[in-house]
Amino acid sequence: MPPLPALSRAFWREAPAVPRPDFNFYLITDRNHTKGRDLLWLIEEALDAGVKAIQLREKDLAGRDLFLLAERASRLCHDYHSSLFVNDRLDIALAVNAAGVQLGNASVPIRLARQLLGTQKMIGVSTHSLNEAFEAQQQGADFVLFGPVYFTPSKATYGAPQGLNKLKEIVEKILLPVYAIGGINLENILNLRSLGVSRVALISAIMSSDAPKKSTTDLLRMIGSA
Ligand code: TZP
Repeated sequence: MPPLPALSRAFWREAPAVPRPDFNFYLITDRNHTKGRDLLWLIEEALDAGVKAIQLREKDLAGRDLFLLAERASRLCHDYHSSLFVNDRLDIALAVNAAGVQLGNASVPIRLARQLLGTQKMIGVSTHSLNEAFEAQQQGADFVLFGPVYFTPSKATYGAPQGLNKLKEIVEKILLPVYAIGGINLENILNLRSLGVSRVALISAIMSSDAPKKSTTDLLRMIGSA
């Protein structure tokens, strides 16, 4: 495939109609953090509170079970006019007509994903450094996640949190929408707002909340999405 042209800010304003990440709050699922509650119930609580984008990230599910779950999640998202993304599995994203996929370090290359998905599906890429975010931008991602910003038990193995300064640098230097991720909760989400960061992704602040709908409402309001 020939190299993609360099992206300019004008490109993002004027490019023809392709789907864009028009959400600033990205809920990521994890059945292992729901305190035993049904994942689809939790997803619906969050959708009902106003979440517009959900990533199904159930890495331990085999293809068939993931597909069956994704089908039901897709129907729910459709009912609430929200977008579903599937972590890593392009095949399942296509099968349930999801809005796109979320790729990580171990996923297929972004360019291959683009060839397979076309331009009407979005590709989000998880990144942990400016270089990775820049690379994702060059390869044709639609948006990136950057983190872990704060300490989060689920990512302790990835080393120290990246912190707010690195996040700020990436938000300033990357043209794509950047979503902060890692340890974001009701206590610290306003720090991100103060830094000028208005896009967040999170798991446990909703998945493990004792009052998921209320937590979602509060988080959305605090990040300026409600
Ligand atoms: N990528 C970077 S940190 C993280 C992922 C998937 C985990 C985020 O989970 P939480 O519970 O919002 O800290």
